Amino acid sequence: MEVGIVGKPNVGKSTLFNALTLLDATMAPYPFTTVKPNRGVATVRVPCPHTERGTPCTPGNAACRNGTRWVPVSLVDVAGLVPGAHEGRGLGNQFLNDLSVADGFIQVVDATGATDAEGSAVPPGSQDPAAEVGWLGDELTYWVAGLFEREFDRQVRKVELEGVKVEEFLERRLTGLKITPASIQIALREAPIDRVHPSTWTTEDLRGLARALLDAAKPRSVALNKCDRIPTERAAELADGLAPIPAVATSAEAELTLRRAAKTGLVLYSPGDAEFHVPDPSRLSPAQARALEELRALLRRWGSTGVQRLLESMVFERLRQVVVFPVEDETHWTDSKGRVLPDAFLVPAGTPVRAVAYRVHTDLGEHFIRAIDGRTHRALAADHPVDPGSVLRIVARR
Ligand SMILES: Nc1nc2c(ncn2[C@@H]2O[C@H](COP(=O)(O)OP(=O)(O)OP(=O)(O)O)[C@@H](O)[C@H]2O)c(=O)[nH]1
Ligand SMILES: [Mg+2]
Repeated sequence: MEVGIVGKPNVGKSTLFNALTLLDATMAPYPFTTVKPNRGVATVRVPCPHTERGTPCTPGNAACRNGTRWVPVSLVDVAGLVPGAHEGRGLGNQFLNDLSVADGFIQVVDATGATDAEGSAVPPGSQDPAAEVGWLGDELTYWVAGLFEREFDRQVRKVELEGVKVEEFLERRLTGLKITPASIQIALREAPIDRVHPSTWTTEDLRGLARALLDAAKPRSVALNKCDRIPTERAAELADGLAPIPAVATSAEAELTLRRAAKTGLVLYSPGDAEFHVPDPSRLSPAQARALEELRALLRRWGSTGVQRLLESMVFERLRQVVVFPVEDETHWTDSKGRVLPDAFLVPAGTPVRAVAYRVHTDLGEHFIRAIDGRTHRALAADHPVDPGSVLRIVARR
């Protein structure tokens, strides 16, 4: 599972990335600060099943704090995209290949309207964030359409002369982009194209198909960033204007400050929370105390910095992921070393339990016999769709 952070230059993509990963990607108030992609790991929250038993867990890949498990999600932050990138403007769009394996995109926009399409500072309110959501969608579309165009004629002849199915041709073209056959079917239904004669497809047809593929396979949500500088009503108005694309007001900068302060122990703050505590106010410099007061006011106004909520809505609502806890002993919920609920990971809702077994280990998938639900102790057949939050033992041939 990987989420890509996209948007025009200088809107706060790397700040959002740093806030979510606590890494140190370069951030600066000018365009094209990021050139090479930044990759890191963020986390999303789910209740930890250990609370149902009262036995503490022994977390391996996903930390547990106060009954909440923090499950890892990969993130990639890429260079800023400008209108006309597909024709080579700005840094072009070659770098979008860094997003090939992303399952969905968070588009960061400057909700204050103080950054133009190239990422230069302009007077606040002079830019319309809705416009950049529009053209960024176009640039993503041209990128995907461009992937078909390579050797298009030769490939198309195969479809028309050798009877290769158009689905197969598309699947082959799109390997590496993580687009499932099911999404290809949906896109082919949505895009008005002649499936039998791809040689007649125009550039517009290809773009229509690319857009349908992106709509079906790569959900996009918007971060209305820098919300620390706009009234709440403005954010609501912007979000309404972007529907059906979901938008959340965020302050990446506030989240980053709070997480860094929490790391040094200056504040007690858990991502997504509506408040924080200062354990020892005497440690604060006057400047820090003022900055924290501002952050407190921001949280009061917005309910949270929006950052954690945005990522979780992308993962759970848009990408429909659920969390599974694989164990080797379905009674004690332990692995072979006696660790309780050691791992937690994300899979798409409805994933058959055998596919979950493959995710845990290829051998478990290949030699799968059955799965056992750790709560009901019922045996589950290979095609049984995994339940959200499942504690699951996989039984396999040795
Ligand atoms: N007020 C405010 N400023 C922010 C926020 N997030 C980022 N910024 C500022 O916006 C500027 C750009 O931030 P970056 O994270 O470097 O932006 P970027 O989108 O990665 O930029 P490129 O890599 O150049 O495309 C920096 O000066 C940040 O401090 C925010 O939530 N509020
Ligand atoms: Mg950047």
